[in-house]
Amino acid sequence: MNFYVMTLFPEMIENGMHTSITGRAIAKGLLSLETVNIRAYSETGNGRIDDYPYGGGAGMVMQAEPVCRAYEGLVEKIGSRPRLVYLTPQGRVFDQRMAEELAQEENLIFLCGHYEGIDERVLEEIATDFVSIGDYVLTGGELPAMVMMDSISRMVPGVLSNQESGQFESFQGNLLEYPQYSRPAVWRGKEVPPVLLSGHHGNVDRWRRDQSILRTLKSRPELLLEVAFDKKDRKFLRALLADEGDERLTEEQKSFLTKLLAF
Ligand code: 6GU
Repeated sequence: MNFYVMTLFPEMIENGMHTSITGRAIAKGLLSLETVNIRAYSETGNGRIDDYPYGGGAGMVMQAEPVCRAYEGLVEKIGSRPRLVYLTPQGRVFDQRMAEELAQEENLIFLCGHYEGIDERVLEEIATDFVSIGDYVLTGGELPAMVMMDSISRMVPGVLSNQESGQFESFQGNLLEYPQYSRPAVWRGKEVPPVLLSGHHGNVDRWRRDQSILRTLKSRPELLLEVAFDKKDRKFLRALLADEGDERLTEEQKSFLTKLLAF
């Protein structure tokens, strides 16, 4: 996977991506990263790449020409026109499925905007994908580009070690990950759930599945609508609803569960 990033802050991208697992993958040659400083393509030669917005309003707009020249320089070097992702809060919201799809590409270009954005005309010419990473506003596209590259990278074969691949389960089957514990067995008076010390793998697996379901119910209930529950899952859900364990559900959670169990 070859990542190309067009940005006004290449050092931010380089520093972030050369750290930890993505840094190791670049060193191994599994990923490559090339940043393009849009400022180097300033038309006036003085480094200026922004101007006032037509129609008035706050802030500055990145001009079309420097962005377009940076892009043309890049495609010439690559020898093809890869997908170009423009990072914008107006885009489609990034998710695991989009990460999986983009991980199939050989080359990807990310375009990071700043200020009030980029002149629409160049976006119409070069952007193939408009992507947001969630419903909040950031100062620029660099962190979103790094978020996307991080999640795409972990799907590139060899990037994660076998041990690290285990973490892939975190979002499997639409359930959130169960809680984890390590030594000591008692920390500041708090015990590890006894089943985890029992050595009974079947019971451990069952407990973890139940905890995953419970966590998903508590923080992301809408994900449960897509989960295929088996008999034992349903038994757990009915016990929850009947207040048979230590868990207390809110009325809202109970009413959600009642509807879920009716399917
Ligand atoms: Cl992609 N860019 C900016 N500036 N803010 C965001 C975003 C992107 N995604 C969420 N907030």
